[in-house]
Amino acid sequence: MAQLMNWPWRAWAEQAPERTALLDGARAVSWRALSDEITRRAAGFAFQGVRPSDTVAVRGKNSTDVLLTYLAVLQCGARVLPLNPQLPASLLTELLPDLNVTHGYCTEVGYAWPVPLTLLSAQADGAAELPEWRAERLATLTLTSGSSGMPKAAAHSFHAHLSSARGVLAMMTFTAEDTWLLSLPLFHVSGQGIIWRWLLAGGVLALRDMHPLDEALRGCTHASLVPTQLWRLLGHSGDALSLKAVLLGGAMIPVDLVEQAEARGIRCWCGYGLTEMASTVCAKRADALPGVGLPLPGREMKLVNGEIFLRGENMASGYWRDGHLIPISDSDGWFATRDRGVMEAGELRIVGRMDNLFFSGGEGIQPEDIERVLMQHPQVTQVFVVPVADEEFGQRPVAVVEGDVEVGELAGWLSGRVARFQMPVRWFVLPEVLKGGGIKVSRRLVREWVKGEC
Ligand code: 4YB
Repeated sequence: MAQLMNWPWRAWAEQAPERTALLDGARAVSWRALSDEITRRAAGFAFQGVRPSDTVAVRGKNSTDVLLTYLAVLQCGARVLPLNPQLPASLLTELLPDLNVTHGYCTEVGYAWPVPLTLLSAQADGAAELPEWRAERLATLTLTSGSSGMPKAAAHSFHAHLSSARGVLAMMTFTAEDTWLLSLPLFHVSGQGIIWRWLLAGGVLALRDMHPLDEALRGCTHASLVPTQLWRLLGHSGDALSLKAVLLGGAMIPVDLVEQAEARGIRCWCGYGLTEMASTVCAKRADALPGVGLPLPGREMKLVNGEIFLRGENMASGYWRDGHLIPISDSDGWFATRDRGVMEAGELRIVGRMDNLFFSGGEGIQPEDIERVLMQHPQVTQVFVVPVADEEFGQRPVAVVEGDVEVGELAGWLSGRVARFQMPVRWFVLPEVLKGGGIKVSRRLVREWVKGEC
C-alpha cells in the first residue's frame, strides 16, 4: 500500500470492499463489514466519552471482540493499552493511575477493575465526530515484561508500527491472498506485529481457538510462533500444513528446531525483536547457523562492549508515564537493549541478557550458554538456568526443565558438555504455575519459585 491517507481498514474497505479481511473461526468478514463495525464501535466509544488523548485499557485474551475494540479505540484517536488478563489486581492498582488510564473495556462479564475507570460498552451506538487518520499520532501503549516486576509502557505511533511491518514484509512475502493466524496475544508486541502487517498488506487475519495449534493453523499461510509453540506443533501434528512461513522469535531459537520444522515442510524465519522496537528488528530465513540475521530495512544496530544498541523508525516514542513520554534512547537515537550479542559469520547472534549474568566462585555464568546446550537434548523443549544463593560459591546454577525427560538423567548427559562451574547443582521440572499468561515464562518468577524450593 502506498502512503496511507486513511485508517487502514477504511482504506481497504474503499479499495477492496468485498475481499475477506478476517476469518473469525470459520466465518469470513469482508473489509467493508469490518470497517463498518469498527467505525460503529468507535462512534459508540466517542459517544461514551472517549476523546483523543485518552487512554483505554482493553483487557482480554485474543478474540474478535478484543481486536475490534483495539481498532475502534484507535479510530477515536485515543491510546489503547492492551492488558494480559492474568496481570494481578495489585499490579494494576499501581500501574493504571500512572498511565492515566481513563476508560476500561473487558471481555469478562462482571470483571471488577481495581481502580476507578469509565467502563465502555461495545453495544452502545451513538453519533459522534471521529478524528482523522494521522500516522504520527500515539496509538498504543505496550507493557514490557521488565525484570524488576513493574512493567513500563512503550508508546508507539502508527508510523512506528507500520515501519515495523514494512521492514518485515520486505523479507517475508505476505499478500492479499495470504492468511496470518493471530497466534500470539494482542497484549504482546508480537501479536500487534501481526495486526500491522495484516493492515499494511490487506491480507487475511485468522482468529481461532489456539488449542490445538495444528487445527488453528488449518488454511493459514503465515504464523508467528515462539520456539516452544513450534516444538509442540512438531510433536503433535502429523500431517502437512498449509503454512508458507513461520516467523519465530521471542527467545533463543535452536537450530535443531528449525531443521526439524523445515524437514516437515515448514519454512522458518528467525527473528529478534523487542517491545520497544514494535517487534522484529533482525531476521533471516532459517539456515544451519544460530544467528538472527541482520537488521531489516529501516533499522540499525551496533554493538558497544558486547551490548546490542538499536535505532529505527519502529522505535517507541518513549515510555508513557504521568502524561509524559520518557525518552528511551540517547541523544543520537540509540536504544540500549541490555542484550548481549556477537557478530558471527556475518550475522548477529544473541548471547543472552546482561541482567541474567551471575557469578559462581568468581566465574561469570551467562545462563543462556548452559540453556543453549541443554536445548540440544532431543527431549528438552524449554529450560531456565537460574542462580541460587550458596555459602561457599556466592551463587550456583540450578536448572528448571520442560520436556518428556527424566531430569535426573540430564546431569549425566550434560557432564562434559559444559564447564564444571556451569553444571547445575539441582534440577527441577518446570511447574505449570509458571507457564500461564504471556508468551514467555518469566525468569524472575522462575528464580523466585526456585528460591522457595531450595
Ligand atoms: C531473544 C530473541 C531471539 C527476543 N533470541 N533472545 O514478530 C516477531 O518478531 C515475533 C515473532 C514470533 C515470536 C515473537 C516475536 C516478537 O515480536 C518477540 C518480541 C519480544 O520478545 N519482545 S519482548 O520485549 O517481550 O522481549 C524482548 C527480549 O526477548 C529481547 O531483549 C531478548 O532478550 C529476547 N529475545 N528474540 C534470543 N531470537
